[in-house]
Amino acid sequence: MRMTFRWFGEGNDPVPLAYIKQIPGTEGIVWSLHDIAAGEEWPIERILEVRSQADAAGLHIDVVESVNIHEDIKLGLPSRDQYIENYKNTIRKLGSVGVKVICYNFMPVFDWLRTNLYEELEDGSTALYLEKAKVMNLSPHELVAYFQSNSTFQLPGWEPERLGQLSTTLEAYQAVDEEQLWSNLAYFLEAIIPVAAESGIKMAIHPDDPPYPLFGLPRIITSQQNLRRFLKIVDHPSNGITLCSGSLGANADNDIVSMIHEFSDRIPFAHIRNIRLAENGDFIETSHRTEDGTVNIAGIVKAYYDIGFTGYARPDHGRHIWGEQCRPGYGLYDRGLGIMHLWGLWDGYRYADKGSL
Ligand code: DNO
Repeated sequence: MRMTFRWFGEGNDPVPLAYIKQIPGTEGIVWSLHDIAAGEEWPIERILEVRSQADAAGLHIDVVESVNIHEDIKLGLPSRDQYIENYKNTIRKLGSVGVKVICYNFMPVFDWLRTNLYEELEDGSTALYLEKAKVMNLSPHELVAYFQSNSTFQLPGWEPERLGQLSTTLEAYQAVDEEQLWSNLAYFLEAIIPVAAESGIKMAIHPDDPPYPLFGLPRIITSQQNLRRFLKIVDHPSNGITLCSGSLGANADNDIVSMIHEFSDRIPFAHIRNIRLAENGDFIETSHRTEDGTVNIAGIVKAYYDIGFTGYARPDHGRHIWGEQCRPGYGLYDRGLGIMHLWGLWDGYRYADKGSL
């Protein structure tokens, strides 16, 4: 397991690279060029700039999260070919500077979704929270109105000034059902996976978060069965998964340990975090400890240990603790604790194996 830490870039992330370097066993940043719009080709100078910042801090840039996919690719519009060309060029450039994994998602319109970014836990810390009924009962139009009137209901990737376009985009998806989305995904993969393979890069799709359809939009990267189908579309090591325990864990039927064993050679990147899922589907993100949530983190780390996992991992999200002012879900403190918990489990299994306990 090679430990990494997500960093949003100079001026965009309050966590200094030097602090990331001080988290034991942490070797690289997980990064992106967050200001480049989906569909645009990434400029090499900007890529090199991040590489030199990371180099100076003694961290690598092997994992990019994400190179986002233009909506026209997901919708299967004729304009997708140009966006796919741009995507291929970005893959080539990232390969040329030594990037090994690109994480991305194929969720229509929305990335991860929560109804409160600062829900309070029993200990007074706060964390990301989804109240399921609130989102399941909204029509697309109510959703737009809700966003316009409620600043705690967050839409990643949709700045308030772009909300006006949301209705049009939602409208365009009326023509895209699950099978159509699978076919648009296949078209994209068949075009880009050969380029990733030539560039020494493994593409790693992120599961849908939460892993079920919302607002009448299809979501397909949701379950073991669907991940199996995904991997067969292009059966090549460069077509892989970002196995995210928190996203998949929002459906109690998902057996993540079983997925790790089944897809062992196709997981270049692991997101490991816990959530506490209620029977009605609401969930709150918790500390990484198994006891604090409903995701079997100890079993998951054991499964990675047992398959001899050599891919990259990150603690994914954390709570907001000790008064830290940080990006929602992305503080230093709780993610640092998360890393230590993951290493604690890993080392426990390792030392027990060596018989040196
Ligand atoms: C949330 C992240 C996701 C992820 C994208 C990948 O914190 O795990 O936003 O980066 O879905 O494209």
